[in-house]
Amino acid sequence: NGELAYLNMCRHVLDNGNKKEDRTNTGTYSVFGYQLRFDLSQGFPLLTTKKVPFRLVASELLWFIKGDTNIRYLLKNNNNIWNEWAFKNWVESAEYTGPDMTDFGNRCQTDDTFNKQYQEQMKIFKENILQDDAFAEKFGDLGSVYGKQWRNWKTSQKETIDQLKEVIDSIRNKPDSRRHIVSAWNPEDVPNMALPPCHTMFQFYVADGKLSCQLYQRSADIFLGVPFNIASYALLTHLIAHECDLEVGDFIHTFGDAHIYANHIDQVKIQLERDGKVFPELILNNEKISIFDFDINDFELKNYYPHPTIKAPIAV
Ligand code: UFP
Repeated sequence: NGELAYLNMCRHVLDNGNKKEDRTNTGTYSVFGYQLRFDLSQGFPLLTTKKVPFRLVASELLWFIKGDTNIRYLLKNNNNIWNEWAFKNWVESAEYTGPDMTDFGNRCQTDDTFNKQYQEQMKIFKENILQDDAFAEKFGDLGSVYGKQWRNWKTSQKETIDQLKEVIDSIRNKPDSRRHIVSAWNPEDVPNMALPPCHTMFQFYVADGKLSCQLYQRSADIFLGVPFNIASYALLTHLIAHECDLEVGDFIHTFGDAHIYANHIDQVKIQLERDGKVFPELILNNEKISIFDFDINDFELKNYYPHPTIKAPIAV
């Protein structure tokens, strides 16, 4: 099954990875260039050797698809995965008057007293984002993240390009085209971004009435990020195939720097001892057609029986 390909990748990187320092000072084992292929007609590739939170994958993807860049939508969906990035802007602003939060990502992993202060400040921050419109507008917006580049790419002529809408139109009208591309990598914006896009660009391909998608991911945290990323692009492929009246083909995941963080090795070894089960089945609400009309209740995942979650610290 497709999960084996992922587990083999983990094994390959543990056995052959270069020991490499990284931006987060955690240390990694890393290879350059790798590829996974999932036949989406054989089940939805949500890993079963540990539990992957589909609800978070789906609400984040819907947020991108809406072109939304404000974490308020995510918080309303009880999704906290982008909080740290917005919080960073807030605590570094002149308006923040609470305790010093410099380097909060690393400090809250090593200092319990600090961690309590951080949790408290984060709680206040989230409440403000949810309740105060002006505050949310100012500090909830992450700027040039995926939603903006996919739906509102700024041109030199001060116009915007809706790459997602255009790619769907081109899949429908010129299925054989070799130009079905969406790029999140905007060289003009990259120097000002806290997290330059990891999913650099993706391309679609139509053959045999099936839609395939290939993603180029420049940098990949194999244990924490990749299982999430696979599910996200598999879901996107399903949605676009659904709208374009196509069956699903392959999702091809191509990697640049694919790494396992030094503090994830024990967790990866636990996962490698587990046997994968059959992938679940994704059911989309057939009453909806356009991907822009879907919401979180329009997805159903059937027969997902994963092994338990494996916790690991995230590098920030
Ligand atoms: N990362 C992922 N997938 C994501 C995401 C981040 O694997 O969707 F947003 C990881 C890759 C890397 C880190 O470990 O986050 C980004 O750091 P850098 O910009 O230094 O590559």
